[in-house]
Amino acid sequence: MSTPTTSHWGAFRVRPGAGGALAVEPHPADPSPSPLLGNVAGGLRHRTRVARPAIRRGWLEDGPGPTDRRGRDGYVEVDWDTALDLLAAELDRVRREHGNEAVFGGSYGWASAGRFHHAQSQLHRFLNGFGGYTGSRNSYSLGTSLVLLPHVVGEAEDVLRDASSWPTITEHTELLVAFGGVPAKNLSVTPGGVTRHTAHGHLRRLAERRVPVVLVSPLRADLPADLRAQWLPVVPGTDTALMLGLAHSLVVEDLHDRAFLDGYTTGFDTFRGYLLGHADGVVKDAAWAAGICGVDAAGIRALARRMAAARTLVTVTWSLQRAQHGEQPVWAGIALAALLGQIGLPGGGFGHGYGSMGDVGDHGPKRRLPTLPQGANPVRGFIPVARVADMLLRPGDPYDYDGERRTYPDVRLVYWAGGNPFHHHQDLTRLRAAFGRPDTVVVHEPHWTSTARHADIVLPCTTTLERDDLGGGRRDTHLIAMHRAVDPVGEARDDHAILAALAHRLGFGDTFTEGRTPWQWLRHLYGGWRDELRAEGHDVPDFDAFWAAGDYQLPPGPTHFTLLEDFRAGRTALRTPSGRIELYSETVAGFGYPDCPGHPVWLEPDEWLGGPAAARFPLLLIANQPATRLHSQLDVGATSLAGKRAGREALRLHPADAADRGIADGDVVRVFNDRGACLAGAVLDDGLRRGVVRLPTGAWFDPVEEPGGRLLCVHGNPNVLTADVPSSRLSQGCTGQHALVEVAALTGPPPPVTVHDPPLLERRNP
Ligand SMILES: Nc1nc2c(c(=O)[nH]1)N[C@H]1C(S)=C(S)[C@@H](COP(=O)(O)OP(=O)(O)OC[C@H]3O[C@@H](n4cnc5c(=O)[nH]c(N)nc54)[C@H](O)[C@@H]3O)O[C@H]1N2
Ligand SMILES: Nc1nc2c(c(=O)[nH]1)N[C@H]1C(S)=C(S)[C@@H](COP(=O)(O)OP(=O)(O)OC[C@H]3O[C@@H](n4cnc5c(=O)[nH]c(N)nc54)[C@H](O)[C@@H]3O)O[C@H]1N2
Ligand SMILES: [Mo]
Repeated sequence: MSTPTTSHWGAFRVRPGAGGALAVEPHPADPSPSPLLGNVAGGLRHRTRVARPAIRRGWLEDGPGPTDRRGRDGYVEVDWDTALDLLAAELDRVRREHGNEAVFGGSYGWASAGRFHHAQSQLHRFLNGFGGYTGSRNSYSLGTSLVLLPHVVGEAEDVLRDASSWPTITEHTELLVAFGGVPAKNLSVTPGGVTRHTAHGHLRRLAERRVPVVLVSPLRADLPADLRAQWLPVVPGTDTALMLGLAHSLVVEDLHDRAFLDGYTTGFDTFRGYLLGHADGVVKDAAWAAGICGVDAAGIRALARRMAAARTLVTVTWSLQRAQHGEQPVWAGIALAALLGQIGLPGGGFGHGYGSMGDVGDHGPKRRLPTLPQGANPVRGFIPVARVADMLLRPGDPYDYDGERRTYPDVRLVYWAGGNPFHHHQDLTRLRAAFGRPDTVVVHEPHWTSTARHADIVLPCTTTLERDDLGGGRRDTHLIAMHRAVDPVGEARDDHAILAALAHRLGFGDTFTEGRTPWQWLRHLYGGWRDELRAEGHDVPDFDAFWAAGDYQLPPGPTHFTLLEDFRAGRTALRTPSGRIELYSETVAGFGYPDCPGHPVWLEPDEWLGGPAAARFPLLLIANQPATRLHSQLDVGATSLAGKRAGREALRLHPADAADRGIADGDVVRVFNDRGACLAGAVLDDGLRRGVVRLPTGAWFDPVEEPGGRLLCVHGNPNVLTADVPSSRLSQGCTGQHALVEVAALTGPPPPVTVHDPPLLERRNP
C-alpha cells in the first residue's frame, strides 16, 4: 500500500518494503518530477539519524556557559525525561536571570513541508507561549530585496508573488534578457511543495516558439540548452554596470519611453544625471560598462537597441541580490525595464526570481493554506536574519537597518528547529566562534548535521514520513494528505510533541496544545480552511473524505496575468511615497548610507575579479544552490551522493584555469582564502567564464582545525570561504553567493570525510 505525502521538491507517494526499503513514486499529476526525490529513501534510516536525545559532554559535566568545546565535544545519550527536564529547567533559568530577549528563537531554515508540523511555526508558537523570544526578519533567500523593494515599488510581495505568469510570457515576450538566467536546477523547489511542476514545460514552450533569450551569467548552465540563447558571460557581481551601460545607451539614443517615465516613475532626472556623469564626472556609457563587466561595448549598444525594439522582459534571479551591494542589480533592473516603458504590459517589464523558485511565474491557485496560529511575540526585538554571528559576538553593539539604528541583544540561549546555520551562514570559522558565546544551544534535528554537532542539547525529531500532516505550497494545485508511512526512527519525536512536553513542564501546556492531539489539530486546521473555501462557493470534501482520497485539487486561478498591470492601467497606485516606481528614493537617500544611495549605482564589491583583493585570490567562487538536493537536506541521499566527486562536493572550473594550476578532472583540490579552506572534487567545465569557479552549497560541513584556528572543511562546504558581511547597511542581507578564492591541487592524501557517520556517542543516564 502506498501512502501520499509531499515535500519542498514535490508531492509523491511511498511504499515501505522489506528491510526498511522504501519505494518513492512521484504524484501522478506531476509532469516534471524532481530528481531530488531520489534522496528520500536513503535519508530515512541513514546511520546519521539522531536516535536518542543527546547532551554535549561538556554541558552535562560543567553546566551551561560560553565554551570553545562546541563542535569538538562528544555526546552522551540520555532518556527523553532527563533531556526534557534539563532543558525545561535551563529555559526557565535563562528567562528568570536574563529575560525573554535572551532566548534567540529565529531558527531560520527550510525544515520540511507540512502545515501543522512545520518546525519554525511550532517553535515560535511555543516560544510565544513561553513569554517571547528574540526573532529574526527576512530570509537568506531574499534579505536584500525584501528591504529594498518597498522603497522602489511599494511592496515586495507584489513583485515576488504576482510575477507575470509563464503562459503570458510564452505568448507575448519577444526578447527575454535574463540576468542570472533561468536555472532549471532550481525550479523543482517551492516552499511547502508543489504537485504539478509546470515551469520546465513553459521553458520548453519558449524554446519551441524560438523566443530569443539573452543569458547574462558567468555559467552557461543557467539556461536550458534547447533555448536559443546568446550567452553573455558577465564578470560576476558586475550586472549593475552592464544595466547602467544599457540604460545609458537607451537614454542617449533616445530609445527610452519618456511618457512612461513621466507618468509612472519618479526620479528619472536624477538617475539620468547619474548616467550622464553630471555628479561624479563618470559617464556610464557602454564603453565604461564594458571595462567593468567584460561584455564588449558594441554588444551592449546592440542589445539596448534590440531591447527597445521588442516586447522585452528583464529578469533578475535572487542570487544577484545575495551579494554585497545586492540592492543595485535589482533596482537597476527595474530602472532598465522602466526606461523600456513596458512594465505592466503582457510579456514585458520586470521579473525577479524566474528560475530561483518554482512558484515565480506559476499560475496555480493563489490562496491561503491551513496555518498553525503562532500567537504574538511580546518581545519586540529582532535581528535581520543574516546578522546572527554579529549578534552573538557583539551584544550591545549598534547597527543600521532600513533607516533605524538598532542594538544587538545579549542572547544566552539559542534554540534551533528546522534549520542548519552551519550550512547556511557565511564564514563558518567565525560562526563557530559565535556559537561559543551563549550559555546553551538547543537543536531539534532528524540528522547529525553540523549544527546538531555544535549544540549542547540535541533532540531527535521525526521526518514527514513518520507523521500525519497537511501539505501544500504557494500556488500549489493540490492540498496533500500527508500520511504517516513508517514508525518514528529510533526514539525520534515530532517537534510538536517535544515542545508540548516542554510546555507542560513549564506550566503552559494547555495553551500550547489547546487541548488538541495532533490528529485533532489536523481536523481543526482543515475544517477552518474548508469553511473559507465553501463560503466562496467551492465544494470541498470533509476531512475524512479528503484524508481517504489523499489529496484535494484546488479550484484553479487565472492562467494569464502581468505584474503591475493594474498600476499601468491606472487602477492602483503603488505604496511608495510618490505612488510611483521610485528610480530615486528620497527615503533611501535620506538614510545617508554610502553603500546604498538614493538611486541605482555601480559600487565595487570588496571581493570581485576587478578589485585589488583578486591579486591574491584570483578566482571568483560562485556558491549557488545545489542541483542535487535542497540546501543541505538529505546530503546522504542517492542523488546528492551521485553528484559528488572523489567523495567531496564537485567544484567546477574552466579547463584553462585548471591547466594553469596543474589540476585534472577528478582531482581532490584545496579551495582557500584568508577565512578558511575546503576540499572538493574537480570537474572541468568550459561552460564557465574563465576565472570563475562554482561550488554549490549544502555539503555537510566537516571541519578540521588548521594552524591559526581557521577551519578546513574536508567535504566541500563553500561557506567556510564566504565573508560574513551584509549586502549593505540598508538591508543587512546575506551575501553568500560570491567569494574570492584560490584553488590548488592537493598534495598528499586527503583526510577522510567523517560527517556522514554519527559523532562519538556514549550511553548514560546521569
Ligand atoms: N554561500 C551561500 N550560502 C547560502 C546561500 C547561497 O546562495 N550561498 N543560500 C542561502 C539560502 S537562499 C537559504 S534559504 C539557506 C538555506 O539554509 P537552511 O534552510 O538552513 O538549509 P536546510 O538544509 O534546508 O536546513 C534545514 C534543516 O532542517 C532539518 N529538518 C528537516 N525537517 C525537519 C523537521 O521537521 N524538524 C526539524 N527540527 N528539523 C527538520 C533538516 O535536516 C536540515 O538540517 O542557505 C543560505 N546559504
Ligand atoms: N535544486 C535546488 N533548487 C533550489 C534550492 C536548492 O537548494 N536546490 N534552493 C531554493 C532556494 S531556498 C532559493 S532562495 C532559490 C535561490 O535562487 P537563486 O539565488 O536565484 O539561485 P542560485 O542557484 O543561488 O543562483 C542562480 C544563478 O545565478 C548565477 N549568478 C551568480 N552570481 C551571478 C552574478 O553576479 N551575475 C549573474 N548574472 N549571474 C550570477 C549563478 O550562475 C547561479 O547558477 O533556489 C531554490 N531552489
Ligand atoms: Mo533561500
